[in-house]
Formats: sequence, C-alpha cells, structure tokens
Amino acid sequence: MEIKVIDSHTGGEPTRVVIEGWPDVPGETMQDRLKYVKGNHDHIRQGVVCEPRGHNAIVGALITPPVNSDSLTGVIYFNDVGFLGMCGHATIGLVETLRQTGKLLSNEISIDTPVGVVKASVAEDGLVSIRNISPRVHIKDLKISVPELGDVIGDVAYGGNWFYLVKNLSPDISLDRIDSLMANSKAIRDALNAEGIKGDDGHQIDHIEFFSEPTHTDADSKNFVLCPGDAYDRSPCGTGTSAKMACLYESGLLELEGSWVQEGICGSLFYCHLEMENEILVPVISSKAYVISQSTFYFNEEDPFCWGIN
Ligand code: PYC
Repeated sequence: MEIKVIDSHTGGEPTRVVIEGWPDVPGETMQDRLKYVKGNHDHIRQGVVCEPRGHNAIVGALITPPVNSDSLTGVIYFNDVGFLGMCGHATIGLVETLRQTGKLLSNEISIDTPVGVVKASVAEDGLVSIRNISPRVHIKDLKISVPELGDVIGDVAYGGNWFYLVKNLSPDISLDRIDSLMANSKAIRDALNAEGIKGDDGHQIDHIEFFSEPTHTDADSKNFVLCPGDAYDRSPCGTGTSAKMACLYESGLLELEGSWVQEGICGSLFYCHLEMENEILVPVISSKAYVISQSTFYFNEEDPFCWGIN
C-alpha cells in the first residue's frame, strides 16, 4: 500500500493531510465514518503519524467526500493515540493545503467533521479564519486534588475536544520548562481520570491547559496545552482557545466580537473572537499555515514496523 501526504504547520504545530491511498471509508455521516476508521483503520492511523514516519505531535487529517451538499470536503482528524472530533490548527493547515494544491474552489468553504460543520475563509494574504463548532462550559471551578500539586481549580469545557483549563496555577510557560509542564499537566489529567471526571458526552478530559501572562505584546494570554498521549501543542490550540473563550464569555470577561489573542508555548499567535449566530456561540480563529513537504509512504507488511511504533 502507498499513501501520499502533505505536511504543513500552523504556528509550529504539524498537520499531515492524507491526499491519496487511504482505503475507502463507508458511512452516510461523519460519525459513521469515524466509527468505521476506529474499528478498521486504526493500524493505518498509527502507520501514518507515529514513528518511524512521524512523531507524537503530528495531527493527521483524512479527507473524505463531504456529507452535506454545500460542503467542500469531509475530514477525520487523528493523532498518535487515536482520533479527534475536531482540530483547529489542523483545519487551518488543511485549508492551506487545499489552497496550495488548487483544490480550494472558493475563498469561503464548509468542512464536515464528526462533531459538526466548520466554516473557513482565506484572505488574500493567506490568513485562514475558521468558524469552529459551538463551545460550551461543562463544569465551572472544579476543584481536584492532585498528589504532586495539591488542590487544583479549573473549568471543564468543550471546544471540539475536551479540556480542563487550570485557573489557580500560572506556571512559567516556555520551552525551557517543558519537562515540568508535561509532568504537572499529566498529573492533573491522571487525577481527573482517577476521580471519574468526564465531559457531558462521557468523553475523557484528555487535554489540559495552563495559562500565564503573555510574552508577546499583542497577546492577551499564553498557554500550554497537553494533548492526548504525551504530546503538547506547539500552536495556541484552536479547540482549546474556543473552550477558553467560552469560559471567559460565561464569566463576563470577554464580550461578543471582542478580540482575544492567544499565544502558544512557541510564541505563535491565534487571533480570535466570539460571534453569536442564530443564538449559537461561534468561535472564530485566524492564523496562517505553511506547507512544508509532500511525501509518499510505503507500507510493506514484511517490515516489522510497517504500522508504526506506539
Ligand atoms: O488546534 O485544536 C487544535 C489542536 C488540538 C490538538 C492539537 N491542536
């Protein structure tokens, strides 16, 4: 089997779009297709993003035909440990990849994901703006006891993935501090799991966010985001920033249309705001992505690591 991919990054966080070679995925809805790939193509997911072809920070994007007649494409996101409902930085990477390969038929498109339709537009200078699915706050000010850290307080919120947004700890967020940020965020995730805290759909809270004062003068906040598995987001995280804006809005700290500039651990910025559309809260996230390579992967069943190392 051969699979062709195009790699890009959005604010430093990699996206690998599968453009050819993945076997057909049946299903009338994106949820049916997600269920099918989880059950039948998990080895391909692992082979595409894990070592030796990839690493744990890569988010893969499998393009499918759309399910809605006015959408350009469907997409299923995945990483080194499983599949994601939505991914903000990867949607920006996908749009830029479609643009560079001449497949973006209009400057405003709709994309079908397993968690809903995401709209995207591209400006002349290549700035991509996505209108994410509606975020929501599930539990406000949840206190948990973390053996390594004591009492931790944060909000549980959804922005296309599930997040615990830490409020009472504000560590130094820099690449120099990555070991302690990883260890502390993983300890929080373990504690949430041990206490049985889940999203309102029963999903594990698998992303943890810390916030600090920004380094960049244009930014409102800097974040560190632990992703499922052992990876951290190099970008400011689109779904995480959607969840963050929902928390700020609910607390009266961010108004509709008010600017929110989120800085990530590598110093990249997402320019964001919230809108209300038909009484639904819509997060808008803007950033640029850069295409960096195109590859053909060969999957030889005689290779003991044909389907990756995990
Ligand atoms: O940008 O939404 C995002 C994201 C989720 C995990 C990594 N990036």
